[in-house]
Amino acid sequence: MTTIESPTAVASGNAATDKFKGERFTADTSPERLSAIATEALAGFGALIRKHAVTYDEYRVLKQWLIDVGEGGEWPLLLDVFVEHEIEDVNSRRFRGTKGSIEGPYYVPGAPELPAQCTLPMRDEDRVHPPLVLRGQVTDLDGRGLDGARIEIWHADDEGYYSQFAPHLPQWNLRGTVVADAEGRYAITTIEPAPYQIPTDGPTGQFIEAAGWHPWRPAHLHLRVTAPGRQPIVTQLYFAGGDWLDDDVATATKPELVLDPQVDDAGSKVATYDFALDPL
Ligand code: MBD
Ligand code: FE
Repeated sequence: MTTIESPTAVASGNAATDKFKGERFTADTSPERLSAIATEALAGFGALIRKHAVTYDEYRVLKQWLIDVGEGGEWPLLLDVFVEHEIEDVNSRRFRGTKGSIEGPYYVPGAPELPAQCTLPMRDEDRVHPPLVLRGQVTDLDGRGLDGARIEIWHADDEGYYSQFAPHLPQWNLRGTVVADAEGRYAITTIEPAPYQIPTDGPTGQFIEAAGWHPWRPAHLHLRVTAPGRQPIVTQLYFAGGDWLDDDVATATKPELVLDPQVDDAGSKVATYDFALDPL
């Protein structure tokens, strides 16, 4: 595994911010609910300020840092690393199917469609790594294959970079929308990603370093699985024995989401994963 420090925290942060700003979101939050949540949030801040007797110097550094987070385009990164896992957890409790995980900042809708058996678009540099074949079936909660299933997949390369958030990569590198067959079966050939390091040269990375934490996520594949009449699922798959699996900076691993690929006769790593989708 080669890991090079990202020189592009600002570029990837601003790419993620621009992508998010390109959409417009609304929520049907009542004034009463908004007031209740905001009142408790402010009371929580007040309590910890008093508990730790936060100083004026610390307050000014916080203000400065929050401004830097915005100017560095790192709000999507910061929020998805430290907050999204709680949102995901509280909103997925009612589902019985495959566990979800956080989307993170690097999903891009509309990746080119690929057939049920496919290889993700990749560069010659990516092809030097041993192939990873992820195969399986998209089913209902009783294990019956679903017609019309699609598996959107996106992941980092062996250096930890995501296409469209690192300028040197082709647009759809290691991304695709895989159209499963009529029984929901699929087999995707790709490469195993490297662990992901939060850019160390941006405000999120500077904060992590200042606190003495580590900036790593375990190697992971991102997936969004859909089928007609079914609850879409956004999740991630990890690799047994991989670094940071038990200490993800984004707190987004779950034991049900760990692959254990086996090497086949041709030297490919092969892992099977079935996705069970809840009804709508
Ligand atoms: C990632 O690749 C990621 O998945 C998350 C959640 C945050 C930062 C980078
Ligand atoms: Fe990721």
